[in-house]
Amino acid sequence: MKKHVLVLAMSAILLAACGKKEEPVAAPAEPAPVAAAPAAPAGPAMDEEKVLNVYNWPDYITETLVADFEKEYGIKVNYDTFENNEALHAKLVAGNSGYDIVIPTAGFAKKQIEGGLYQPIDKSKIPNYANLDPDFMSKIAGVDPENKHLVPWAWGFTTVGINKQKVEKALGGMAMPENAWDLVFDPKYSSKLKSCGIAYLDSPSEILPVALHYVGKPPYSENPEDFKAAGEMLMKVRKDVRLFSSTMIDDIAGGKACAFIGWSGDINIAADRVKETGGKDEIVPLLPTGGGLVFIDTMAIPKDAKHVLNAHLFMDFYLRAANGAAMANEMNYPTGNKAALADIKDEVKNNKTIFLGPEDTARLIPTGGFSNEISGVLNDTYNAFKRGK
Ligand code: N2P
Repeated sequence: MKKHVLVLAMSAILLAACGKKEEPVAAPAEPAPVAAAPAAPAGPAMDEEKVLNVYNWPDYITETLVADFEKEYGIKVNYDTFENNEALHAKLVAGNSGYDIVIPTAGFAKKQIEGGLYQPIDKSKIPNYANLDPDFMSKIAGVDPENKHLVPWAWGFTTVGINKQKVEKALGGMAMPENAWDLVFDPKYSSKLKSCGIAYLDSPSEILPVALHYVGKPPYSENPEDFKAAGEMLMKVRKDVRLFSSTMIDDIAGGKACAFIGWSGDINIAADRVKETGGKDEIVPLLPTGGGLVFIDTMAIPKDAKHVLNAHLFMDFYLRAANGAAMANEMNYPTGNKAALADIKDEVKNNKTIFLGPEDTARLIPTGGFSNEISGVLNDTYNAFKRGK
């Protein structure tokens, strides 16, 4: 508000000055008092209340990003996390979530955009939007026409990971399957791996697409019969699944699970952690011949957000090349920020389980989403599976 007033005042001064130039009369004897007014401080637009409420996935932000933003702009960030898209969705549908930025997966956000749960972003307030890769943005445009609502956060894929030594031991001489999904979906393997621990992400809209794909159905099927088939398959391995969690880095690194459905970056973080602490076991994200599930997570501003200018400022800050590079270097998740590429470490850039090669990319299950109608069936199938009945 204040800034607007200043800008208007400055324009008035400029106009007045221009007007004077064209007048043939002599300059007034006394200088106009406005001439002494101090210049408006240049700075980005912010809300009067210096607060920003962010709702993100767990383990999905670099260590100093929030503190750096707070320090630079004097805006206090309240940062909460959610376990899956369903939890975020429930908050948004209930309304008055209090959040100014949330991080939905693009495919899931489609119905939220259609349902008017997000407000359009103002790209003129995000100069660093220019850092984004146009090809990447065209992918998101498939669910968010003209990229009106979603600004990329990071991307990766949901896949199977293993603790190599523990899995080999538990399989007791049995060869590894060609399709890594067999480890967690086929009782022949899961019954053996049960002893060292199988973990699943607690994320219905990620477990069901991979399960549907595994039983030969479209991963984003809208047919309840397909869900029945996937549910039956899942039920057969239910007794072998030790834990459901969206924060499994410590469980993997600490040896509580030896085979898991996890997120590419998290599995790599766990692998790094074991190496750093001198552990003997190797944690490996597998690139299943049966495909991984790609996800593109994005920032969006809920329709009833209270700190919209601060939200734009945070988006712009996040899109700085250095912050994009840190997301890949520290968290093992690439970002869609083209300008960041030059600062990404070679060991990260060359890690084919972070930046996939063309063959593995071609095998990925592309991003997609479910309608509101089928989401009920999806949730029922998932909950029945989790309960084991
Ligand atoms: C990383 C969270 C990844 C979110 N811990 C996948 N949509």
